Amino acid sequence: MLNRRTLLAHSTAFSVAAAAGVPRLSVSAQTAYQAASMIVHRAQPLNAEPRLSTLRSTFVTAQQNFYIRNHGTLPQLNGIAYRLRISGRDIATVEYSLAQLRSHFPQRSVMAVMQCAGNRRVDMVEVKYVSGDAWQPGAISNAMWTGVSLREVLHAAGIAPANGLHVAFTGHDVIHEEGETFNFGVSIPIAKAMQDDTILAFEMNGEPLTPEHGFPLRLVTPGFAGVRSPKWLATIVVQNHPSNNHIQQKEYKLYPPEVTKATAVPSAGMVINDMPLNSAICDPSEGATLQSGSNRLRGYAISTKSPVTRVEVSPDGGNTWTHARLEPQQNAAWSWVFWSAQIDLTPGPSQLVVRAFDRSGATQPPHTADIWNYAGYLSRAWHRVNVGVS
Ligand SMILES: Nc1nc2c(c(=O)[nH]1)N[C@H]1C(S)=C(S)[C@@H](COP(=O)(O)O)O[C@H]1N2
Ligand SMILES: [Mo]
Repeated sequence: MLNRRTLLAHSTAFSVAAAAGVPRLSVSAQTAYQAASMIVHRAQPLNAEPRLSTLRSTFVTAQQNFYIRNHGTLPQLNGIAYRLRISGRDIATVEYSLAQLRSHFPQRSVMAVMQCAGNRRVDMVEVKYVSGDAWQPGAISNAMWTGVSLREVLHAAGIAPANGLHVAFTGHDVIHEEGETFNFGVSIPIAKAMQDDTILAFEMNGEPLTPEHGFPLRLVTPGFAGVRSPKWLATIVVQNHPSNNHIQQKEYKLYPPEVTKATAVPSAGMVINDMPLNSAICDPSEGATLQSGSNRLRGYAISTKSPVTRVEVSPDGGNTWTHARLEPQQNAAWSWVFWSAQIDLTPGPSQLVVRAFDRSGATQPPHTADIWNYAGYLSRAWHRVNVGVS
C-alpha cells in the first residue's frame, strides 16, 4: 500500500508541477499506482483497476485509485501551450486555450461514474474465451468532475442542434492496433452532447486531471460507457455522421453470442453508449475465509437511466435473499449507490451473490452465459463471490 507520507509527497510534487502547467511524469505515476497496489492488467499501454475494498472505501474515488484504461501512448501535454480546436461544416474553426475555456464559459461540476464497457469482463472469460483484458468489477470509479458544458462551447461556436448530427472527438494519444496507427477517436449523438452535464472537464475532485486521466482536458459523458469520454482532447468536429475512427467503427460494439471475432460484421454490431444496471460485492473478496455468524457485505450498484431502488444479497448462491441497506446518496443522478448488508453464514463453502433492481423493476440476469459476447462487453449478471466459512 502507498503510505500516507508517500502519498503526501506524491500530491505535493503534483501540485507544484501542475501549477507550472506541466503534469507530473508518468514514470513516477506508474510507480505510485503499483505501490498503491492497483491490479495492473497491462503496463504498456497502462490498464489498471483498484482493489475492490479500496474502491468501496470512499464514495468519491481519489485520482490515485481511479481505474485507468488507455489504448495507446500516454501524452505528456503542456497545459499552457494546449489548444482545443473546434470545427464543423458550417462554422469557422475556433481554438481555445485552457484559460479561455475557464474565463469564457460558466464553470460546471458534475458527480459522475466513469465505467468501462469491459467492466466485469472476467466473468465472461470464465464462460468462454473473450478478447480483451479480464477486468474485475473495478473498471469503474466515481469523481466530481469540473469543467464547462460542451453545449455552451458548441453554442458559442455557432452550432445549432439538428437531427442526425454527431459530435466527433480525437485525442492526442497514438494507438497501434491491428496493423493501423491512429489517434483515439469517438463520437456521441448531438442530443447527448447538448445535455448540460456532458462537460469538457479540466478537474477531478478539485485537482487538475493527472496525465493518466486526460490532462489537460477530457470529455465526461455521464451515463455512457467510458469510451465516449475521450481524454487528452485534440479536436472536436460537428458532422452529419458518426466518427469514422477505428475505435468508433470497430470496437465497443455488442454482438449476439453466436458471433465470433472471425464472423463479426462491425456495421451490424450495436454501438455501446448507455451502460446497463449492474452491481458488485466489493467486500469480502473471492476466496476469503470468514467466521460463521453475522458478516457484513459491502458493494456498489449502478444505474443511470432509472435509479437503483433495491439491492438484494444471498448467502447461498441465490436460493434465499436479504435486502441490503442503500447508503444515502450524494448528487446521485450519474453516480453509483453504495450498499451494505449483514448476513448470517454457517460453516462450509458459501457463494455470496448480489443483484440490483431499478425503478422500472428491471434486474440483472442470473447467469453470464446468457449474455456472453466474444468481446466481453456489458458483463452484468449477478455478481458471485465464493468464500469459506469456519
Ligand atoms: N484519448 C483517449 N480517451 C479515452 C481512452 C483512450 O484510450 N484514449 N480510453 C477510453 C476508455 S475505453 C475508458 S473506459 C475511459 C477510461 O477513463 P480513465 O482512464 O480516466 O478511467 O477513457 C476513455 N477515453
Ligand atoms: Mo473502456
